Amino acid sequence: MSSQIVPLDSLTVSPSPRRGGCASSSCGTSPRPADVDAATWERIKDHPCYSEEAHHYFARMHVAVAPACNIQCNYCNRKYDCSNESRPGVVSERLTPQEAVRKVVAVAAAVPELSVLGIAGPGDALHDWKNTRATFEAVREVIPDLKFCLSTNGLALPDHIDEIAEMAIDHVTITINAVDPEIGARIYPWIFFDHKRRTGLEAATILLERQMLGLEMLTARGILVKINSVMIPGINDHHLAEVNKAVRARGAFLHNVMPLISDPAHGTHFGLTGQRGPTQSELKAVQDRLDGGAKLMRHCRQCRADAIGLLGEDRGQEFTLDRLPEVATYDPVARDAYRAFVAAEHGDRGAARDDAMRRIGAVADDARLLVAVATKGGARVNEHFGHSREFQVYEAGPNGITLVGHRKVDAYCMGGFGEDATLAPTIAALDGIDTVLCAKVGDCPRDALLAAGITVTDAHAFDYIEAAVGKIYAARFGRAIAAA
Ligand code: CLF
Ligand code: SF4
Repeated sequence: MSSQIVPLDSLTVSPSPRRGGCASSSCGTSPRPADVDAATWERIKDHPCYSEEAHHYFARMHVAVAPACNIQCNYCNRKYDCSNESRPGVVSERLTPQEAVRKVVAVAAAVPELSVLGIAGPGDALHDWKNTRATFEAVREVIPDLKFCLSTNGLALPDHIDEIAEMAIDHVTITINAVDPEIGARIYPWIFFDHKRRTGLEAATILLERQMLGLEMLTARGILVKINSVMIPGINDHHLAEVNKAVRARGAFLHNVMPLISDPAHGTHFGLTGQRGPTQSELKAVQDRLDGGAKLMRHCRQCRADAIGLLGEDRGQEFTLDRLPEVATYDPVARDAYRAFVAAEHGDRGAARDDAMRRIGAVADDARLLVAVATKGGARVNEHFGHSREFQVYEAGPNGITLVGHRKVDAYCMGGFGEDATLAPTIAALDGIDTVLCAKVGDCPRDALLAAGITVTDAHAFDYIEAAVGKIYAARFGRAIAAA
């Protein structure tokens, strides 16, 4: 195999001792990626979206306090009454800032993993700035150590930079789907700007200029900015490399390319006109082409605007207003204890990861392998096949082990029984996967997947994910060395 290590992005685990820039194997105990400095790591190490490492351990919650929006995207139709859909812009209940604070305190008391409060709509957090600001200010009074994060289309961004900085909102996401107004005009039919509704090329030109200006102003203040781009086949898929280049040049910290979710039932323009979203392999191909530009986020789950929990789960229905205690008290003890547990885990996991890298490094092959993992957090193989609603997908190869995405499925096991009808769609969703790792699997799904060419094993139950993937890779390509 090639001995040259090419960093894929900050989220890649490499077979070389890149982490922390030290050649000692003990450096594996540091989860900090080599291309992230220590000060930045302190700011992202418990943000599940800004750090792939953190997403195994830490949770975010969104409060839906910002229903209004100042633009129209062709992929958006905001609904407030559907709890079965998981996509941005959809929420079950809107909240006032006072209700939001009650909810945040209740969630912080019950979910020690909570580290970030985000406002991501269901409209635009900055267009509804009064509510956004009131919510953040009130939460800060009660829970001072919660990170604040907001997501915006960018139109109103340049007007709020000073306040964002003053309020210590350290993470801002801007959705930028194009840097060419001709392409933008195919995505945004209108904007409302400077007291007027504007359409067509004029609308796209204004919006794109304001997005770039806002990005430059934020990065000049040292605020960490993530760019979300919705990949729309035939409209902006070929253009995303240009977007990546433009946002990188302006200091964006991360670039998250997400697939268009399009269905006539959603009532969006794209859904109703038959615009399709990309396939998994089309999305991965674009993401792979962007590696080497602005760092990529590959673990986004396209959350609802009222999502709660680790990124792969949504506990929103446990915390609807009618279920909240009238008076919730915030007690930081459990959250502090959880952070101490995560810090201790990093040591064990680093050693296991180093061992996995040695196993991969000993394989004289350039082969790549896609492994799907059933996990409920903690960076371990710890979910039953039948309970899994998503599989995290890791690519193992000469450059290391990288999380490259996830596949959503319907849980096979309903009420204690296997549901054979879900197996065919699950097998289809696992297209291209070589091996599935899970904590337990029955004979029936194991045989069905094997017949489709996919191996399922629970032999690595409760191992760290990278350790298990390393063993699978080494065993498959047959040149494993004994662990040093
Ligand atoms: Fe929420 Fe967004 Fe902040 Fe994260 S989500 S406002 S940055 S705390 Fe995260 Fe959800 Fe993807 Fe967003 S997984 S949709 S990237
Ligand atoms: Fe919908 Fe967000 Fe677009 Fe506004 S900016 S139309 S809320 S997707």
